[in-house]
Amino acid sequence: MIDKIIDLRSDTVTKPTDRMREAMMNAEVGDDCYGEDPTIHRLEALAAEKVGKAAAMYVPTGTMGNTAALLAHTRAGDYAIMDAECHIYYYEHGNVSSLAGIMPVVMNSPDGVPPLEEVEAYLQRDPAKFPRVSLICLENTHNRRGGRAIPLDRMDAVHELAARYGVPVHLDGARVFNAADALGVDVREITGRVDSVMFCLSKGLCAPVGSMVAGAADFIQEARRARKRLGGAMRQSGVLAAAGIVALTEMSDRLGEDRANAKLLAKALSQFDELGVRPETVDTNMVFVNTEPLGIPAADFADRALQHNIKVSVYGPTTVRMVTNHDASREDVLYAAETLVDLIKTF
Ligand code: TLP
Repeated sequence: MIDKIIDLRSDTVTKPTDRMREAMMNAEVGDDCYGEDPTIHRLEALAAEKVGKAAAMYVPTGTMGNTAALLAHTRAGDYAIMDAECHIYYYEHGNVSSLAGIMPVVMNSPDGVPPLEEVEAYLQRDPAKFPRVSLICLENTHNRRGGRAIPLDRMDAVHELAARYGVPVHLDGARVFNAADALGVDVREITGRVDSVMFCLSKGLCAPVGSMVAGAADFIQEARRARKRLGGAMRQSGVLAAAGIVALTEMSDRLGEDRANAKLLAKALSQFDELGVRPETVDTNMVFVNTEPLGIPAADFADRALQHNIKVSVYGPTTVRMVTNHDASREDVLYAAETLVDLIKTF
């Protein structure tokens, strides 16, 4: 058995790289609440430029970034349209309602893009009589829909419809660089199709902390006020931002390795037809396994995998998620694939 743990629970489990630790140690800092942290300024300018937006803001987490964006785009009592499986609705503890005062209108579609006819029906409602639809949220890559990359034409369709009604689109782009890698485009092709984007430095890009919100200058100004309301303004946070700069400049180009490793894992597991692993639907770094046909809950599968030093995440009663990442090499993933195949044969 391998003498270390191979952690495939998420791409958030990675440790900062040596280059990040060095940059953090040497970071020039100041009080960011006075606007005096030069490293924060550099990161925010770089992030805005990377995703082709006028401005960007650093936040500690993706959840806070999404909530700040919701607060900046909407007023309490408004509707925001989103997919039923999106992170904002599914995992963010009701921030959309409790902090932003928004009523989420959740819609269902297999690829996670709210169906256009249903969206338009809401947009056509008379705002004098009904709650105003003030935002549409998308997620790319879409976590709970298999880590799939939403194609540009699907994003176009939503953006075009929303623009016709003057409604902004916010992208939860926690893994937008994985989406860009999967679609083979510059990330701006994706972010150019939305009004605002949140993306994480701490997912596939290995930074220890931090996410960015990017959009128009007046939107970011509002988002900064929202960040204060959420208690998320920081002081000498340049020590953290320094790692974010390394994440953005050095780490996004390697995401193809994680995609290739996920494919490899999916191919190995696809020999068990009933588990529902289809390599052709693995667009990025996530592989989902249905443990129901094995007659065991996902938690038992995870326990058995851990006995072989492989950590997987329990994503539902009978759903296991594995996410390839920087700290799991091709060799590690090969070991995991072979070991899990042997394990599955024992059920
Ligand atoms: N996702 C985490 C868990 O919360 C599920 C993970 O391991 O995948 N948007 C998306 C699409 C996300 O997947 C996540 C985190 C977030 C937002 C929130 O980011 P953080 O954890 O930084 O608040």
